[in-house]
Amino acid sequence: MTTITAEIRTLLGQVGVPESAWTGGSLKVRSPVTGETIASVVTVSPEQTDAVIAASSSAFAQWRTVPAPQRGELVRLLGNILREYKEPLGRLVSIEVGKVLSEGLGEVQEMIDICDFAVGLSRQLYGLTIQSERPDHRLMEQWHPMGPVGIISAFNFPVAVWAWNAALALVCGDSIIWKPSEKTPLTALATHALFLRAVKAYGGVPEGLASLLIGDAATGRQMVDDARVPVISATGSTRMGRAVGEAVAKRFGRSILELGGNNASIVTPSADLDMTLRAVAFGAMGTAGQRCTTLRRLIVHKDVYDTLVPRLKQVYTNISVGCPLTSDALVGPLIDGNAFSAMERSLEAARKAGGTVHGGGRVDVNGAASFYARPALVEMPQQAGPVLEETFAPILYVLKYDTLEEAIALQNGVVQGLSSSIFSNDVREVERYLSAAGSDCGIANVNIGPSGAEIGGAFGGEKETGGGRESGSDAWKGYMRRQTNTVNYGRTLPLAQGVKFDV
Ligand code: UN1
Repeated sequence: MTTITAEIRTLLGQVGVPESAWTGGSLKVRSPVTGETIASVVTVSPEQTDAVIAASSSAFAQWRTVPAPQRGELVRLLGNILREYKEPLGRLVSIEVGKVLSEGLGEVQEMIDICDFAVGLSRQLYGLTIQSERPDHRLMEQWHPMGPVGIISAFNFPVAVWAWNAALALVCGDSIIWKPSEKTPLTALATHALFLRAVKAYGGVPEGLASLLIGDAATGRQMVDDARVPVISATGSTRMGRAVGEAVAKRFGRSILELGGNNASIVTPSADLDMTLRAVAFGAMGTAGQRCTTLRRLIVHKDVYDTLVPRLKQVYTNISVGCPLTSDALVGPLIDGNAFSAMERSLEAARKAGGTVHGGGRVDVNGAASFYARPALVEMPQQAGPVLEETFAPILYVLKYDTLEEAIALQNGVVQGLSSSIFSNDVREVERYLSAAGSDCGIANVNIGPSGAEIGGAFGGEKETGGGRESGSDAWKGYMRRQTNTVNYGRTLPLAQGVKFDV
């Protein structure tokens, strides 16, 4: 038994996942850290999926009547359990995704943060009172629970994205069904086990309030097609999101889509270059370039290009690529061999399009079955070819600009619209960038990179990123239905718009 497999056994045991769930099943799980197979997870059949959806509907019928602050109590307990088990769950994330430990732990912190947010929200969920044109009438709107919420999550944030959706949906009075990435079922099993601990501490909830569907794309498809699941929140590729969005729209369901990003930062002449350098390094190389918010395009003003880019090259040469569990490396492995091939293909396409590639290539850290890559910095003569696509790998394309209008046009000149940022100390430039004529993305930052958002803000993006919003602000409204109420407390029946209808 290798060290990782032994550790998996300990960690899953610690959080309370039964061994029968991760041994002897048909879904092989490999750790990108070494490439070894670490578990064989049991998957669900179509009949079981159907039963899970039915149970979720029944659980919803009860949960929606529990007062929201009491629903919040369950989420408060979940947040406490997550605090208690932050270390083992964070380590599991690092083992299953290959993130460096501080990022594995940071992901669990993001779960804790959204739980705290949702607890406060459980005493809010405000509606409005609106002035009625009719005497002795009250016009108002209130928010009601929607029903079971289907959550489809990706490998790169295997547990935080569940928490964004789960914490909000639960306080909103919805039941939840989770279809995690096939690449990361262990962290899903662990999270589910921790949820069950919270349920126990709470004193029990309706059976099927939160369930887990471990299966392939067909399992996800079955949930997406089922009209008993009124909300589908899906995170992943644009290709997946397009299929999900179409299927959900066909049955008039609601989808919350958080899809691909092709995020850019603009570096202006007034930028603080020391800070910019650090922000760019984290944005482009953090999580080995496998965040949907990863910085993929750097648009640099011609006057600072020759100062910034050589320094950046140095950072790329020096960055430590290594085992996320046993070293202080900042860049861990790519998720698998396909991810590495995609990176190679994009770099080749960039060369063909006239780009100059610095870095890239495979780094032997833990043998032939794992795929560690040296991050690549690519100077491009124009925004074309692979620069227009999202490659889930640490590739940063660098472009030169002259006027701010040109830089903004370059930034917005892609189909994705998730995150963006500007480095500038010029208030006119900053405000132009944040104005209606500036960044077209769901997230636009100043003097920080595009990644690493806090949960307090609404998270999501425009165009082919899908338009959904999760996490903070008023994203909770996506998990509830709005009801408009007109109440007549008078003794006559005046009609709106002065209509007369006397019988
Ligand atoms: C994702 O990559 O799907 O803003 C989510 C960030 C993280 C979440 C990323 N808080 O980078």
